[in-house]
Amino acid sequence: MLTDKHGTDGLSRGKVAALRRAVVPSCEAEALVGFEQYHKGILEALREKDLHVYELLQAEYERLQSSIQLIAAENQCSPGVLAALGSVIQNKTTEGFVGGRYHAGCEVVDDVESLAVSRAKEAFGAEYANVQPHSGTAANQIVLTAMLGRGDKILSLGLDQGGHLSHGASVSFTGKFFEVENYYVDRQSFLLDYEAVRAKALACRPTLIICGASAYSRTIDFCRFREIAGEVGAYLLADISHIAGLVSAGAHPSPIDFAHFTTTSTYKPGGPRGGVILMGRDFDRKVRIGSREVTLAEHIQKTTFPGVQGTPYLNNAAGKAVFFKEMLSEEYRSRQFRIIENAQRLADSLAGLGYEVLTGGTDNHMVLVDVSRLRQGLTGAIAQKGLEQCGLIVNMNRLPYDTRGAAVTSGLRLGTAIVTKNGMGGEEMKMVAALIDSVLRGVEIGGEGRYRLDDDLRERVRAEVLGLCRRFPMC
Ligand code: DSN
Repeated sequence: MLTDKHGTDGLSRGKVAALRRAVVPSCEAEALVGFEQYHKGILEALREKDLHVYELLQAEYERLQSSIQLIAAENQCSPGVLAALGSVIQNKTTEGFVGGRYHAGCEVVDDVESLAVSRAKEAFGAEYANVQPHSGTAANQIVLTAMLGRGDKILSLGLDQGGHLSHGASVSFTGKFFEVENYYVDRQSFLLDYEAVRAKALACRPTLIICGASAYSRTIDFCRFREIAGEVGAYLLADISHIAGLVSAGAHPSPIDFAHFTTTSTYKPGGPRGGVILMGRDFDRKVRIGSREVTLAEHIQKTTFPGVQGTPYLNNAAGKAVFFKEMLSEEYRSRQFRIIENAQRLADSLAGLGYEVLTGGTDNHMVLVDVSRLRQGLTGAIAQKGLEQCGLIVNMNRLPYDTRGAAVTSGLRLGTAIVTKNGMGGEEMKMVAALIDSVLRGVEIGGEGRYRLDDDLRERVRAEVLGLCRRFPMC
C-alpha cells in the first residue's frame, strides 16, 4: 500500500486509545505510569551510566544558552520534538512502508508514520509525502537514483554559486555517478538569470534540473524553472531545505505543484534531523521502469526502500509528526514572516554600517555579506573565528565568483531563524549588526590568515551577547 493517498488524516485519540488497549490488553493504567517514569528518568540514567557524555550534553546546552546562533542552516526544535526523538520508539526495527512491512510489531509505528505523512502533506499542500529519508541529502539521493541512470545529465546551481553538495558537486556521489552541468548567477547582480538557465538547458539537454540553494537570499521562481524543464523534457527537483518553513507558511512561493519532486531536510525549518520527499500534481504520473508501468510516487517508495535506505528511523518519524503539527500552527506560520523581517533588518543594518550585502538585501531568512570588501585581508574564516570568540556563531561562505577557497572564503552567511524563535525583533537585529561590526572592524589582521582579537573588545562584545541571551533564552 502506498501512503500517499492512504495516510491516516488526523488519527483520532479514540483510535489511539483502542490501539493501546490492543497492544496492552490488561494493564493500561500501569503501562501509562511506567511510560512516564521510564522517559522522565532518561537524563538521570545517562548521568548515572555515562557522566562524560552527560556533561558534554550539558556543555552544549550551556553553549547554546550563552551565544547567539546565526547559522542559516540551523534551527531549534521544540522540547516536544526532542521528546519524540529520545523515546523508546527509536528501538523499533522494520523495513518497507505502512501496509508492506517486513517485521512484526509495527501496529504503533505504522500509525506514527502515517500521521507524519498526513501532516506533512497538509503542511506543504502536497499529494504525496515520504518521511523516511534520513536527511535532505538522502532525499536527493533517492530522487536522483530513481530518475537517472549512471551517466545521465543533471543541470544545477554549482556549489560555489550557492548550490549544494548533493546537487552535483564533484566531491559528492552526485558528481561521481552523474554528468553534471551548472547554471550560474549573474556576475553583477548575483541574481539567478532564468534566460541563462534556459539557454544552458537547451544546450545541454539534462534529464533532470535541480533548483533550490543553500546560499541564495532571493525568491526562487519555481514556475519559471518548470517551464524550462518542460521545454527540454527534463524532470524538475526543487530542494527547498533552507526555505521549507517559509514555503509551508506562504512566506515564499511553493514549488509543490511546479516541481515533479520537492525535497527538504527537516531540521532546517525547525524539526528533527531527517528529510522528506514531497510531490504535488505529478505524484500519480506514470513512468515505465523496465517492463512495468508505475506512478512516480510508487517509484520513489521503491527507490527509498529497498533501493537506497534500509530501516527507517521511526523516532525521527515521530519527531517529524510532532514538527509538522507545529508547522500548521499560527505561531509557526506568523514566525516565518518575522524571520524574513529580521533578516531584512539585519541586512539593512549591515549595509548601513558599510557592508556589501549580496543582491542588496534578502527575501528569505538569509543574509550574504562580502566581508573582504570591508578591510584589507579580512576573510570569511577570520570573521567566523573572531565572531565565535565573542559568542556570535556564524558560518563563512564562498560567494559566487569568490577568488578564495572554501576554507577561507570572502563571505559570511547569516540566518535569523533561531534568534526569531527566541523572540528577538528588529531592534535586536540592529544591535547584533553593531556587535558584528565592532568585532570585524576591531580584529587585528596579520599575514596568512592570522588574526588577534583584543581582550577588552572580546569581553565587551561577549558581555553584550550574554545580555541578549539572558533576555532571549532558548525556548
Ligand atoms: N547544507 C549545509 C548548509 O547549508 O550549511 C548544511 O546544512
